[in-house]
Amino acid sequence: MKTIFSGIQPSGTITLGNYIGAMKQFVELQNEYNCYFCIVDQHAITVPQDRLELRKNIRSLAALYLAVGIDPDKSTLFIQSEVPAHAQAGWMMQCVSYIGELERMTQFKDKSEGKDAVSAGLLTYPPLMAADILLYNTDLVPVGEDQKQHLELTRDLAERFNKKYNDIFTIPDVRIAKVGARVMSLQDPLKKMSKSDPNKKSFISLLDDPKQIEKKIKSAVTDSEGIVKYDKENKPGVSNLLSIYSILSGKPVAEIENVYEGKGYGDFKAGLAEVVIHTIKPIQDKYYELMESQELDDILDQGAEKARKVANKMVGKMENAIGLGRKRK
Ligand code: ATP
Ligand code: LTN
Repeated sequence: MKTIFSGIQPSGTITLGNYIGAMKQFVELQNEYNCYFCIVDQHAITVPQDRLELRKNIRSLAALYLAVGIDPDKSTLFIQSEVPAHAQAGWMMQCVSYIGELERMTQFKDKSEGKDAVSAGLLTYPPLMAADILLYNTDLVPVGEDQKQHLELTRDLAERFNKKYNDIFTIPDVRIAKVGARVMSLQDPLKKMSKSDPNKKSFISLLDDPKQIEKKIKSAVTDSEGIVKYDKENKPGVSNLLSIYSILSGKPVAEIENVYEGKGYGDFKAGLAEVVIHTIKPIQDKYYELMESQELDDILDQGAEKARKVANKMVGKMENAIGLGRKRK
């Protein structure tokens, strides 16, 4: 069985973008792969986080992974900071990274733009991500479109390490969903939907209630044409809503266009809100049940233990390859 690794930051509540671009894939893939799904809390602190919020988001993200259908009997679910090998390997990967290539990462440029204080961690975010992936002999990494550049760098770093020291890393492939890999902001359809966007109207979170969902979709930016038609270039707002509708309902875009032919955006948006609420409702029911249970902490404990075993072995191999410490048996 081939191995999959992917991570999500506990930097807010999962949005429809995270769900469609990443989580939905994870659920399907866990039947065919040996999967590791990680709550990358160490990545989240590359930008300022409130301590209590972070703690809350970590547990909440774990419950959401399970609520969408991650099965702890099939997949290993764990918290990054509970497996110290990630930080250890992250440091070693930093030492094979060049500052220039890190500065070229678009996520770094986007997140540091206009900020007075940018943490060094924001710059060295990608080598930690590379460590996450490489520790588990990962074959495939399912992510949204925005992470493609980080995956290319991960492959470069792995190859560089293999060449410089010893051939120990599997070179991972990226897997980007064919549709929905880039769900756009409801307020600015040229920007990706992001859970840490300060404008809460720009995203739908998996924990929004039906009223909020209706309101957010109603105020989604469209255009003045009034025609429900997919045209990404000229109608990015409507096209984004159509994509979300199509993925969540399983109906082709053309069929949805037909249903709303001659009707305005009001009807279309009401229909979309219904589809979103219908998708989210069972996830929320499961989520609230899990948040109350001890089961969640047991699953995370077991996940961390299993991950630690695998990851520690790779850290040992990396240290041996580099020459750190003393030779271990
Ligand atoms: P942040 O706002 O804190 O940067 P984020 O919403 O961008 O967070 P991440 O935790 O960085 O989310 O990403 C988790 C997964 O969701 C990744 O695989 C990422 O590619 C995917 N993803 C994030 N945003 C979108 C989006 N708008 N459309 C599709 N996939 C997305
Ligand atoms: N950088 C990713 C989160 C992430 C990740 C990973 C994804 C951290 N480590 C390893 C896949 C594999 C993001 O911002 N979405």
